[in-house]
Amino acid sequence: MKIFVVTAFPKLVRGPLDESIIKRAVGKEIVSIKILDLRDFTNDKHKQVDDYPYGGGAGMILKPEPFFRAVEHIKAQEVLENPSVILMTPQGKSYTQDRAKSLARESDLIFLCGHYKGIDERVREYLVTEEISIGDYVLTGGELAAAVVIDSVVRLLPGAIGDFDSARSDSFENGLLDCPYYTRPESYRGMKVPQILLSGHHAEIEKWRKDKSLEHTEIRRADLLGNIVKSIDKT
Ligand code: 6GU
Repeated sequence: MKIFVVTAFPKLVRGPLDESIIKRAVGKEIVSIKILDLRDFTNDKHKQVDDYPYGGGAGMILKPEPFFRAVEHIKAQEVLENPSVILMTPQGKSYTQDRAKSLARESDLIFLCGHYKGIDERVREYLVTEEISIGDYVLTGGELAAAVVIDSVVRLLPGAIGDFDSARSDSFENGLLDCPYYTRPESYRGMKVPQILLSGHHAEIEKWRKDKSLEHTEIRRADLLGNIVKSIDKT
């Protein structure tokens, strides 16, 4: 997979993706992540990426030309299969694990990061194929949100996580939250690991984990159980 991120703040995107599993996936050439600086696609000597809004009002608007030129540059340099051009914005569709799974099946992704008050509407209208939000709150820009989406997609790519079973039991994978886990020591300040996990009875441990997963979901995210009932009704 080839991922491109177009942003006025490259360091904000690079930092989170330059650690741990994502860094390793890039090292193993499972994915390439190129971060393009919007300022490199300006054509004035001040490298101006934003300007005042027509009609007046507070805040600056990101100019259209650098986004169009950056996406044209990417498409001219690389052989891409009709890549999605994703605008990161709080006005986008709410991001979910299901969307992460479908993005992980695409071959190339281009992310555009909004900033300040917003982005010239022509970018949204003529360049963007979809808009994603990571939740109902406002960030100063789309950079951290793009890093969140990229992290969640790359970890699903074959080979990115050593232990495939580990990803399969993730929260949300089967519509439920994951069960609790323990590691050594067996007793810590009087707090004990549940006996069943030490028993070696694999079938019973599996049942305990399923029960706990349901119980956790009921207590913390009863709304997810509604989705499961809906998906069972459909089948
Ligand atoms: Cl994608 N961008 C911004 N600026 N704020 C957000 C967001 C994105 N998702 C949630 N809040």
